[in-house]
Amino acid sequence: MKTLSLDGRWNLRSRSGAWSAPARVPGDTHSALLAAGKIPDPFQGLNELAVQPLHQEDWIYERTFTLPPSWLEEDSILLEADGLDTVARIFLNGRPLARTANAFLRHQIEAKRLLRPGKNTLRVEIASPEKAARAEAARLPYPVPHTSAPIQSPHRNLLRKPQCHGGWDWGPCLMVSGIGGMRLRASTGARIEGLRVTQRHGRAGGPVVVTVEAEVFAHRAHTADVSFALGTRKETGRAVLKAGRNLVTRRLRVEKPRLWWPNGHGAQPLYPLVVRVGADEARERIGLRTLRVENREDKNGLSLTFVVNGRPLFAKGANWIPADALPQRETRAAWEDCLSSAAEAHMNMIRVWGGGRYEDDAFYDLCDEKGLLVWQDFMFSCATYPGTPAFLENVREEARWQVRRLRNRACLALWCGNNEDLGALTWYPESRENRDRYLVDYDRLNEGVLGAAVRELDPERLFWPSSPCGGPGDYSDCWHDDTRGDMHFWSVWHEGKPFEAYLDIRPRFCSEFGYQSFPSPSGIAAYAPRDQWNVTSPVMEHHQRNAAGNTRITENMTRYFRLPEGFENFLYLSQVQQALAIRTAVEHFRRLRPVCMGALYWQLNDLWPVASWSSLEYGGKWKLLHYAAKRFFAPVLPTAVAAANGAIEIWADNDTAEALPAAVRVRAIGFSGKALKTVRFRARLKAGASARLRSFTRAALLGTAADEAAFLAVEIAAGGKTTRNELFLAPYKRCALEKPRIALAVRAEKGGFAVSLKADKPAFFVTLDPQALPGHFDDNAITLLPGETRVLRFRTKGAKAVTLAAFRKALTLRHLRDTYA
Ligand code: BMA
Repeated sequence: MKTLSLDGRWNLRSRSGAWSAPARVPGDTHSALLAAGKIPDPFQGLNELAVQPLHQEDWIYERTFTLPPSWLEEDSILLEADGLDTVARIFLNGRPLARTANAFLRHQIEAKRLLRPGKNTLRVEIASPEKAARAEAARLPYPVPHTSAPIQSPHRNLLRKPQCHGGWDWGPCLMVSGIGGMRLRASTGARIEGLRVTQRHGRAGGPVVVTVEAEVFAHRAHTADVSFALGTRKETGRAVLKAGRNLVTRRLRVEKPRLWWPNGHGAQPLYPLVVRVGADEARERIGLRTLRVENREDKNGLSLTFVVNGRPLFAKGANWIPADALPQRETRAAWEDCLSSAAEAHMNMIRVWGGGRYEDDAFYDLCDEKGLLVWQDFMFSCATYPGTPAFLENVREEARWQVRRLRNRACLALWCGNNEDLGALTWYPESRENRDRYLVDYDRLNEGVLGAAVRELDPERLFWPSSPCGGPGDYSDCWHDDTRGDMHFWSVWHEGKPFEAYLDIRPRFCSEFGYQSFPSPSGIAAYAPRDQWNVTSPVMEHHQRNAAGNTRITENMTRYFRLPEGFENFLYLSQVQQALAIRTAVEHFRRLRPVCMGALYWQLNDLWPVASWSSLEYGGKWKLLHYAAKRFFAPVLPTAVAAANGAIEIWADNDTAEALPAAVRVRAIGFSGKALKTVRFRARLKAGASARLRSFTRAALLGTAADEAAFLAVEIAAGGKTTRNELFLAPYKRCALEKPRIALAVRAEKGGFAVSLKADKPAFFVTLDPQALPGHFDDNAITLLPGETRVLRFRTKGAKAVTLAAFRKALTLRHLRDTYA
């Protein structure tokens, strides 16, 4: 197989003649115009509004390339296109070659008949996405409604492109067009079209038998040399191929397998798999592991538990949206940065959410390497979709391609039909009035196309119909049902309930729950000039896409905190508050184990700078929630909770596979720093289990002190590590926090800086922020108690060296008591 890349430099113009620029593939229209200085950066200020007229343009991408004459001696030359976004016609040397209408499909088009030796011209005409969507809508027999965003493109649900391009409640409306990658692939004899790998595991530690099926397309009947190698195991021989499709199968036995584990549970060995058929070769990397999803009726409802190598797993993680609203800015480095941050925060699962894109191979490579299981949605979200034969056929090809592409991945844990489309059936007047009609369309797509593709092509993985969903065959709107399958819990946030409402539910698996915050000052500086530094200024409101967003944030500040003074304290407190909300939920969900077996918060990342539910700012900077996540997802988590009967309970969740002897210390501490009471005891933490270790009356810990006069610190020493957690018994606003003096010393060390902190009074959410300097601390937003020195280590990232002086100059320190007079 020979490959000729058609990536690189192309020319771009609009059919109207209004726009032209050099363009890149992989890349998009808006990025090309931005790089040529023809449009302003749509991420800054209100610029997004200025680029909306681009969405009405038809685009023409053009380039020439040279084909070595010998290529034409090959049996076949395919033109292969990825991420061709969306409704396009391809012309080769001026002659029509193909029409496409799906950005999620690898288009493979036999092109030999139109190719010439030497110079060739390739032209891709892409219809205006907005016009194409309107034209689709006009063809439909009845409306197919979708959720709206403040700035949006209508009928985006009728195009097979990332749904969030049309605007979302955290994203801009940038209806880009573009090409994700293009190449010519020539083959003679036969080509490998795909691999399917299945594993048979016997007793623990015993051999694993790996069956590899190569899907081979032969241009004519012949016999080919074949070889299959997995790690050091290799099978060679010959295969008789008939013209057309063939399956060539070999079995490879790994005597002493090294198993692949999710992050935090073991290593991630990946065995290289190399398959050769004639002159063609296919490569993948295989992690040896078993994975099943337990989905059983039990006394609490219907479970949803991932079991890896026989070990039930508490899924800890977050939801993933595309890394950038401008596809051309998507890089492996950006994915690696965010996914490393996820793994560092002890996550073991990422949900690739249905309103974005099926990510590139490199993304899943990283998940394989880091032990991040992937809950993979099909790309449908918050909308109804057509049930027309043409739409279903288009999706059928997409689903079959994506399942075949990803099914051998160790990281891939489950296929899910969509995001919230079951719920969406009751969101629109049309679908409410005629649910039958929309439900039939829903299911033709869901079970009829997506489920069918998984069952045929990847039968060992579970097809989960929708997120959230009460299980296969359950078409109810189960939004507020915490007993069955997965749940999205949005009552804290969208319904304005207090954080304590998290404690009222007992989800089996919470795949979404979120709380917003603002970016840090340096994140805001990237899009809002100083005269806009007020959360209700036009630019700040433009970068807040949830209509109720600022109200919710402020409302909860009044509920829990004294109102902060000044813009920067407001930003900081919004992040403290977000961390507190999600921590409340996750600690509770972990205490519920094994009833609850998963917590994926909404959302890990941002695709432009904005107020949102993310724990990583656009660009990857850690918000305080991400530091909190590193603590609340830690393998051993102590928590204290005030029970309904007034008792104070001490809990621990041990997420490791070992039972651990533990030493526990519980202290009630006054705000001057004086310990009112100290209790010590020993406990044994069962492996993979959560347990209530002790229950105390308030008086036993606080004596006669009021709830407002003290807080609790719980420490657990187990497995060679001491972990601390705190509980306030009254809202922060009612507590008379004293003003601490904090001493800070900074020194340079290998790879970054160490900052040591000491306080004379308890200090809460003590946060260091080195502004725009890239990198993050090992811990942050900490509680600092008098008598202790805490050293927070900052690791710089990127190639640019940062001097100690620059670090010192950039560093700011903030804590809760400092946000008000
Ligand atoms: C969820 C998601 C997204 C949305 C988020 C915040 O339900 O699936 O569609 O962005 O809520 O509103």
